Amino acid sequence: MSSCVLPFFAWIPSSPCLSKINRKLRDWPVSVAATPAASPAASHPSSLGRRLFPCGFSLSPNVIHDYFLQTLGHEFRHFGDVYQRYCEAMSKLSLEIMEVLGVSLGVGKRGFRDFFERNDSIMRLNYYPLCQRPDQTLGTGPHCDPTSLTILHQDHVGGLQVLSDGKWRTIRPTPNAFVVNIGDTFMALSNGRYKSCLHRAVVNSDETRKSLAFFLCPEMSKIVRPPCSLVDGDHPRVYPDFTWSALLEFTQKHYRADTKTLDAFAEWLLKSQK
Ligand SMILES: O=C(O)CCC(=O)C(=O)O
Repeated sequence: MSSCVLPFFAWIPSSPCLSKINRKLRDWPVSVAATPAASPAASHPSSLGRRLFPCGFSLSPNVIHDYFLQTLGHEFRHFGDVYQRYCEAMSKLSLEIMEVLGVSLGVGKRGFRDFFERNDSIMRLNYYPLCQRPDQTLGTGPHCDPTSLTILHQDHVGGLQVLSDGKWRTIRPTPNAFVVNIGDTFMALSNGRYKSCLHRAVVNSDETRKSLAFFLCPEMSKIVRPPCSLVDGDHPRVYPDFTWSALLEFTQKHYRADTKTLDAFAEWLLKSQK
């Protein structure tokens, strides 16, 4: 199978000097990613205009809005506003989901929430054009998200599939509902209790499709390590300590995320530490 929509991944560093996006929005047939969470004060101790949002992450008030304005121009001001508000809402929601996950694993509401309170998350918009040969083409190839938690909004067209019991199963869009996926980083944080899931997106020849994916990620340099209560004789450590920045580098430069990403990453980490 070939890939119809290459996941163009515009990583927008969370620094005041935003990197240039490769193309104007009207030219993108693919996807754009932004990080709503600004870098921690530690890495930009003197940056002005930053404040801690009520939802917890450190964000300069209009970082995303300003990015769209600077990169794409005035005609995208409204788009930037909407994108900014969407990212803030997703960040807030993802922290609330972390509370539920913490309670489910007996580490309390604050256990994981505090860990992600400041975060370096990513937002991506996917656009899947019509495809003449959907039987031979994938919109997004099979992968597990290396991030922590994904909140996906798909439009009415549908195309998301999840591998379950060896079969690709369609996740039909439900109006007013999100799809929430566990990612590899949360699998590590939960010491393997929660599993990340393999998924892909298929295309079709009748209707274009759009989806919005918010990826909750830890702060770049924070050590990902499960709480002590999740590690014991029956549950030894499954993955070594790592930082999100190292896993991000691994999946961007060395490895296409699949079901074995964390195992391959652990080996790569060991080798690079020798
Ligand atoms: O568009 C979809 O349904 C899935 C998108 C996805 O897996 C991704 O952006 O990583």
